[in-house]
Amino acid sequence: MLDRLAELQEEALKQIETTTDLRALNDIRVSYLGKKGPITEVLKGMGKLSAEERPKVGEVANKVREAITLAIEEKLAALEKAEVEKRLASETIDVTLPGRPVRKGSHHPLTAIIEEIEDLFIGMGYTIAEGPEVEKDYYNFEALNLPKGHPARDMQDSFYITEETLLRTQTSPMQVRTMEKHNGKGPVKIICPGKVYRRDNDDATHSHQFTQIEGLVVDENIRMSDLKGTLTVFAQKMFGADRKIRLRPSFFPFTEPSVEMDISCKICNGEGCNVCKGTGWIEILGAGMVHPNVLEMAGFDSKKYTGFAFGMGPERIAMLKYGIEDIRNFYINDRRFIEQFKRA
Ligand code: FA5
Ligand code: MG
Repeated sequence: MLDRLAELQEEALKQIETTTDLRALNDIRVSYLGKKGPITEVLKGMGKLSAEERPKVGEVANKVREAITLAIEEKLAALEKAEVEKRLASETIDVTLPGRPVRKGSHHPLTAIIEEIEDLFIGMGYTIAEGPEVEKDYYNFEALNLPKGHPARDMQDSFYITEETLLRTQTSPMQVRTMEKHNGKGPVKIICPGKVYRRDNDDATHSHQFTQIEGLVVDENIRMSDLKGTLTVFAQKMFGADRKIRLRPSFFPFTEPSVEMDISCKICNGEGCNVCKGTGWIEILGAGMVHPNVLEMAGFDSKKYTGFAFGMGPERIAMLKYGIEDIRNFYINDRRFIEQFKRA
């Protein structure tokens, strides 16, 4: 029996010695040390041995097991090391290759222009308010002096969600929401940028979804001249002192009197092109003195307080400032367009 064990050890060690891959090594481990292996087989026969012989055989059997296990472990380590060395030898890194460029993102031109306008008004003491795009009919129309059935509602074809909710057609509902928060006490001085939605047909200057920036100032003794002064400062800072501006009488149900501000077209320099539809002017905002009904509905005493409001389209402003000919460029996400507006 002892001879048999010695024989098995020698045989196993020889096989381990000559193995060159990990899988074959594992097969050897299973065949010699496994439950059905020859060593287990030998140990099963121990019952026939005398009481003195038994512990001796047991001891030798354990030593054989240990020797084989150790040899396998050593071989395993050697094979793994050889593998790593082989890979290191075959794979090379060329540290002189240039790195792969990382594309840097940039602000969308619309975001940039909105932030520029925000900064301008913050500099004049305004704070920024934001409100919901899904709006109540009450805020979008009724509280702005546009009761149900009012013909001026047609000026802004709306996307209704239910009878009482719609995608806001303008940022003007934020006039009312802001005044409500002030509980009838001035001063109020905010601008509100945000997305608005209308069932307009898309063309060079119209989009069904666009952005607006609302402005609202309410206090004692606010006059039309304050509005005119504010808009003039804004236009000059935004477009340079040489661009022409005109205020045209207009109509909005929530302001009285109302005006629209146009700026001379930069693309054609006032001569007429497809951007200004041949007129030489581009409308960039609507404005006026807050209608007393609107002040009262929002909880302000219209005998004590007056105010002005304006609403502008940043797309149109960016188009003028940068000479962009089609509003749809803002929304089709062509990187060649967007990447021209990277800020330092
Ligand atoms: C209004 O929306 C009023 N709420 C503005 C206002 C506010 C008046 C406060 C008085 C007091 P209007 O519909 O004209 O007005 O739109 C305002 C601006 O949004 C326009 O001057 C234009 O710059 C822009 N605009 C309007 N419709 C579109 C459109 N479909 N696509 C892109 N810009 C648009
Ligand atoms: Mg208009």
